[in-house]
Amino acid sequence: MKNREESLQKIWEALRAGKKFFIAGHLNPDGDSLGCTLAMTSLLERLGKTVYAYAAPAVGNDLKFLPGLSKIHVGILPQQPVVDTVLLLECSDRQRGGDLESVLTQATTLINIDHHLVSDAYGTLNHIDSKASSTAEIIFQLYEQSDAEQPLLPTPDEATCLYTGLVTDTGRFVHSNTTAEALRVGSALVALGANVDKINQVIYFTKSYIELKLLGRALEKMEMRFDNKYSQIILTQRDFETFGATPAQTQGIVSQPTMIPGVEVSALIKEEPDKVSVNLRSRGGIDVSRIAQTFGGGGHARASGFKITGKTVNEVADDLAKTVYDAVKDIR
Ligand SMILES: [Mn+2]
Repeated sequence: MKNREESLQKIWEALRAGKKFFIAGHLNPDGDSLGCTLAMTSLLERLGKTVYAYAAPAVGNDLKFLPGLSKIHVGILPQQPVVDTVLLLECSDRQRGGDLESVLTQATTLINIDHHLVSDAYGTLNHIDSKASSTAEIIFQLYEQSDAEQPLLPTPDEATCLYTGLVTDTGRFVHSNTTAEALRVGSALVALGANVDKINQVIYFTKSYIELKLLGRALEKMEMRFDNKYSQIILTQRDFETFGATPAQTQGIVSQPTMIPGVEVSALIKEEPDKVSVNLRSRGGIDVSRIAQTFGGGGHARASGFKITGKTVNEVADDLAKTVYDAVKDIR
């Protein structure tokens, strides 16, 4: 705990000292990555700093309601931003935010804040807390550390951004990372004015016709393997074309099979134009971040993923099945 406070205080001092900032989360930003990027952008602007924030390549429709989105650069790097401080959020290595080397190398301070299990300490300041439910939880702790007497707390809009990160990374407070601290931070953000109703409506109770049709196709194609301990869904380019859908419109599908008693690992294998991408979920007995790592990916114990180029979707499915088999074969 003492270490955590010291580490966050050092980061706060660096934020106070910096004048021009560049902030980015990881590519294909999720609610945590984008929520933290927006909250920090707003906070630093309140402190009178110049901020260039970046999200790439695009922002999903379910996150477009987040306040402050118009202030950040989506998909296109701002023209040669001259900055002294870079803040990378949710990036387990310095490439996760995209091709940012030109920006990273010219800054004197590189701050890395992350909660992934495996994360490089590539920053000049690093705060990696794999016990934190989300980067949003860490960012809230950072606010609390901002001033011993009168900490600067999130505005209602910043609270909405951070609560979105917390709620998406904990799966609405049901995953195993739903700790007492996660709930404390959630409670504090609600008290500060996070728009819980809007977040729930947009993220959890909104799906397009196409997404629901694609979900139907995916469930139809679900296969059970290895004594029903492994569920595999393969979506081909043809499946996407049938409904005019994109591989991005598959949110939530990979979690469905884990509702079936006995399923330890669920995989959604997507054939994309230039690669095969895989999402993995675990009921908890298997650490799927390890499986993803063997294919060059990463993530969390219960939710991970990877991408493969140069192989067909069926080749990737076969390779993955072998690795999953080794992981689940001794589970009763
Ligand atoms: Mn996260």
